Amino acid sequence: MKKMLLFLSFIGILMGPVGAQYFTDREIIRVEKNPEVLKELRELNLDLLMEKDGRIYIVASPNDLIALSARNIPYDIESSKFYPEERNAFTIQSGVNGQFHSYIELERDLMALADAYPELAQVIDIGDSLEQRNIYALKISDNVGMQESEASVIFLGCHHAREWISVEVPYLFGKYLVENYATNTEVKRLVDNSEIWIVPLVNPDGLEYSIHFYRYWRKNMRNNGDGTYGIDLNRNYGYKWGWDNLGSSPNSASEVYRGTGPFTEPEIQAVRDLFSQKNFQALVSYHSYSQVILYPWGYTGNASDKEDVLFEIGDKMSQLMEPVNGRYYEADRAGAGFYLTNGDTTDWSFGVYGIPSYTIELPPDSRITGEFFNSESDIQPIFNENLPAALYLIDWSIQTYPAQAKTSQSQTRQQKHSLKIK
Ligand code: 0X9
Ligand code: CA
Ligand code: CA
Ligand code: ZN
Repeated sequence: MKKMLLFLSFIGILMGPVGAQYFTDREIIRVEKNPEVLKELRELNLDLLMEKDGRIYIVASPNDLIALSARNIPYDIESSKFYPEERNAFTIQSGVNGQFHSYIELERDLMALADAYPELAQVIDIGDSLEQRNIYALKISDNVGMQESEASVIFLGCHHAREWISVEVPYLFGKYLVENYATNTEVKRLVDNSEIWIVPLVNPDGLEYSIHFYRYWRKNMRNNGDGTYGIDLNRNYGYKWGWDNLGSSPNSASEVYRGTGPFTEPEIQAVRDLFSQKNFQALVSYHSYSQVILYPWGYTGNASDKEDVLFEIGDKMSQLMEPVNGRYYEADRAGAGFYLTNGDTTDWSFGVYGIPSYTIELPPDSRITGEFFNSESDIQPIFNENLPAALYLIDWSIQTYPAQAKTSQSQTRQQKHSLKIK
């Protein structure tokens, strides 16, 4: 209850002036969230504010209200609840998160892609977050409804709530692939010969909290039971989990708190369970900020026995990226060049499955150049420069896959096992 009051008053401060001073014809409305309404909403271009307790809040113009009525979507006008006693000046262009996706906006846009390209794209719910939001994967392939013997690559975004740009890059990648399939022969070749799995929002609860309460939130929303909240989802994977207290923390208040055991968090279980059903050849996990490409190990400063190939692929991606906008992403071993981490995504996917695994830290390159606050006008350029690297990694995966593909499923598993790094 306290949380709800805090929530309403905070939103009140933010939204009041929007109604009062800038867009006097706008109303904040709410609609029930159910499959019928979601389907209708997908076709309307509305300014979705947030989702709370099974309801979707929308900043609606008079025309939006007419459109909703025409579609028989019932709504309640909630504007009065969002007006504070004092109307301070606040400028908000399009909700608190601007062009960046909230959970509900991402859900809508992923569903819209799958609706528009049903032969190429499917939205798959791979698990629930702590607060019961869905963790969505966008699967892209030819014959997307079938499980074919094809190379597969996974792209993950937003383990860390405040890294909003890390949702946009994998989302835009999925959008790019389906929209260019028909006209771009290289895109068609890659999509026809692989399965591309995109999970743009691993930490939906954290992202919502970052948007509506505290922009710097990093962890998930686990109630640790001691007055602290959150586990660092990029410290909860099960390879060398809790290896030392340098690369993660046993203290619940820490920003790099690893939790009480490996894979305790449902968001990370969802990724683990997807891996157990697939046979991924490569992984990218997007984060921000630093503008670097990092590969294992992260738990130790030592090189793995695949150092050469990991660097080679990472450096190739870097070289493909730089010409696009002139931004150089240095490829480096995480534990050597960056800092130690244990229980992170890439140590696990490399350590357990032996596949090339990269953390791409998106721009900016430093704190003084903007840290987690990418400008909306930089979303597209950042995606553009990451595109050739993602395409390259899929191509690499296809090239390396045929030998395995010819063997039976059980032999494939065995081969995977023999690639395992100790
Ligand atoms: O600390 C992290 O989880 C990542 N950096 S961030 O600023 N986005 O939080 C880096 C993870 C890099 N991976 C390893 N060092 N293994
Ligand atoms: Ca296919
Ligand atoms: Ca195919
Ligand atoms: Zn991060």
